Amino acid sequence: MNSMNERWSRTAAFRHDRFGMFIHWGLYAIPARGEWVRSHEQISNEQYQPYFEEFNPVRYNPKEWAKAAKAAGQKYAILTTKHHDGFCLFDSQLTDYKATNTPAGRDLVREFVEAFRAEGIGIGFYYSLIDWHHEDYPAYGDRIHPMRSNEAFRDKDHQFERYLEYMHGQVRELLTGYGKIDIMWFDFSYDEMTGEKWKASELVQMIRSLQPDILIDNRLGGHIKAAEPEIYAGDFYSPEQIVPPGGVVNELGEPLPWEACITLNDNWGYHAGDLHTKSARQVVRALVECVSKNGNLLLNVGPDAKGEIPESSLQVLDKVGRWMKRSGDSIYGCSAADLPKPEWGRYTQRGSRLYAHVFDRGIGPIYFAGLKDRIKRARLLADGSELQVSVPWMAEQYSDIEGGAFIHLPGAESDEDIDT
Ligand code: FHN
Repeated sequence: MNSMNERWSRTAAFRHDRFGMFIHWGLYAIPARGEWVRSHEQISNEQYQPYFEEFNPVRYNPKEWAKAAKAAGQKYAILTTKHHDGFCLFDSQLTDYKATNTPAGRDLVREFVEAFRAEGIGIGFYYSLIDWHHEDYPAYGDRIHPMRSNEAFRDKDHQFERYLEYMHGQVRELLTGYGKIDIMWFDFSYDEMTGEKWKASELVQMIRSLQPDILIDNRLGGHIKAAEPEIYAGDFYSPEQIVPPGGVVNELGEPLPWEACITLNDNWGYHAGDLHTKSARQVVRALVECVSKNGNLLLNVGPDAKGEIPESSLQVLDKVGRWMKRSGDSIYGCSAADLPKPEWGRYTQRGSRLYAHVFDRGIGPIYFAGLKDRIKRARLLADGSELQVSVPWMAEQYSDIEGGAFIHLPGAESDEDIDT
């Protein structure tokens, strides 16, 4: 199951859903200086231990998270089951460094799965290949582990095989203990730590035997090539904090499944000093841009130490949801249009139905270059109102970010199919 066609069919639902929620949460929400705080501030295991002993997210209610994601129009959600600090949000039998051993005393992953599954939202697990807590995870230079540069670790005897056994064992726990999982999101390979250094072929064979329909990201290493991709190359690319200018294609120029992961704030994990939250307009435009280039958007939220998604994030998700409720037809199941990008915005397309997302209204009418003989009718997606497209390549001033629109091309579904 590795050819381009197989990958394309395996990712059909993923490519239909287009919009997901990323959730970075863990002990680092207590220092509240981002998920890399241990490394950036060279905090030792002993100095980090008080956060473990204190962790008690008394307001953690994933049903509320799931409702917010559903209202926002997000069709799948990916939670950090273990980030680089090695802390496990799930009740792993392979470590004591887990949420069930903190004052939280709960399997936070299990509650996440149950709540989001109940809302019909797809389930994904983020799992860090890197582990700053495990004694057998070696130091590899200062770029990844500045904290490991101190003598306490440098001279320790690492049994990396033992770490790999632990890592593979935890992935097995996650894929056998929580029902059907839709996405396994590994993070991340670097320098020589890539591919078979993780015993990635063996790991992927196990994953696919346990969850045959699961999707795997590309961060185990390798490349999603047309010709003989590595077994661990993954099912989709995962550009981070960018929307790739030309989408993502393989060496033959064939489009590949991809998902841009982008933070709603400036940090992945909760950061008390992070007062910047992207606007709903920015999020919608990023989502439209991703879809117009055959990609997905995975939008990240960082819950706080009490277990709540910040109010500023919830407000943006709510506004995005109101746009998605009116204009989601121009996102779900859509991809790039077979037209060049117009100057006023972007197109998305599903079958013969074209969606014109007008972001920047110039002076005078909007021109639909190249569509002169193809427009059958135009409706404003937000309210179904007819757009006067008297001259097929021209439309009255209409929508802005709130609206979008679609132009029903000849040869498409019957009029009755037209959503109002
Ligand atoms: O180091 C991580 C980072 O903390 C975050 O999890 C992002 C999300 O994609 N991945 C790594 C940086 O690429």
